[in-house]
Amino acid sequence: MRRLRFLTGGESHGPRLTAVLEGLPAGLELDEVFINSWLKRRQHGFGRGGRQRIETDEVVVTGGLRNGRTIGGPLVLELENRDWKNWSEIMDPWAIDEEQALSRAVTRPRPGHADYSGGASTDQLEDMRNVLERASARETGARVMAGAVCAQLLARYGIAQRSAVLQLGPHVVSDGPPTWDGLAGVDFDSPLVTPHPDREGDLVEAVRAARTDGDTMGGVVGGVVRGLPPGLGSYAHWDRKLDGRIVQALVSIHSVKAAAVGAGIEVAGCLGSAAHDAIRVVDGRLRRDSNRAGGLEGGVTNGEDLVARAYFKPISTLRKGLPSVDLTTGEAGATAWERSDVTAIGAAPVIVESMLALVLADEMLVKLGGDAIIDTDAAWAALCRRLEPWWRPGAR
Ligand code: EPS
Repeated sequence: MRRLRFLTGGESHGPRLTAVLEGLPAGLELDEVFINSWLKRRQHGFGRGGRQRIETDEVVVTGGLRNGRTIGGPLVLELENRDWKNWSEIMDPWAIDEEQALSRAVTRPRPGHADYSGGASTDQLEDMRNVLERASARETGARVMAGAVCAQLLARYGIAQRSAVLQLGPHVVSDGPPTWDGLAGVDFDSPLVTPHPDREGDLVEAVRAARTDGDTMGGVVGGVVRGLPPGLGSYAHWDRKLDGRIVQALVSIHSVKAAAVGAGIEVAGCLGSAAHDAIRVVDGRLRRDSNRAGGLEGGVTNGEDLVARAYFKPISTLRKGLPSVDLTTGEAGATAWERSDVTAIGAAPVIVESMLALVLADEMLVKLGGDAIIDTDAAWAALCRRLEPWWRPGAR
């Protein structure tokens, strides 16, 4: 992040999760109902585990906001872990019940999770709970609170998002890069949040079958952002190229092992004549026949929809276990299981939107600046004037 600073803190079974977002202009109006609607989306999805029945995620703002507007200080967003009451003796920050903690110690690392790699890194291999507590995907709750704030900044300038599950395991619902219109049919309350809720019956059956087998599933999630002005990002510096920042942000989501911009995967196999997006003038504005570039050329937005996909591996906590080794004895043994999601893919669209919003709000503020929102608004109006006649906000 260059203009915004964003940090999360807290463990999965600790008292609460915290997100700190610093660098927003003062005077920005925020809507609590909207943030909570995103948190609700994150708890959703067919195939989630028992944890979501315990939790009711709702934002508590403890800094940086007064009367619904930012006031210049860091925005501090908190989320209660209701499950904390079941873990307080094991997870207490000052003094734990050693006997109970030993009975819940994690000594057989799960293949695919951070247990071994994180334990090796921090010298916590004797009980990898210290690692998994922080590595858990519950941390995405903090990201979603901050992402929902950033989405409200983007909305102020007419920038909107859509997202959906495009694939569950081997079941492809929507092939290739997503489009704005192609995501119009998404229903956030449908079991698997695909663009075709009427076709989700087979997916629900696939999740049921995986659950019966004690197995897990991943998938592909697509996001489209409409309304971005051309010129966000940089063609000049590797660490400021916006395609690089987007992919980093998406791969930082738990379970994501790959990410793509536009038709990045498909065009690798095409000739150049079939890989790019012809430029034309339509109604006095620059338009494209296609959007294979996914709204980014040379690491900079080009005014078309920004299109990205994130590829989620199956969750690494399996009820049937995976081969591992007990690091206290050196003996082979299957990984332990208490509870887990069969798939969390239904929660992934709002997490993808959150990461896109965080990066794009940062880029907008790099471009526009402003310690007060009226200054940011004035810079936006000036930028829109400068980009005429080839681009106009909101006109498609
Ligand atoms: C999650 C909470 C966790 C897991 C899941 C996501 O709860 P618990 O560990 O208490 O069951 O359900 O975490 C993971 C997938 C993971 O790999 O750690 C949540 O709130 O999203």
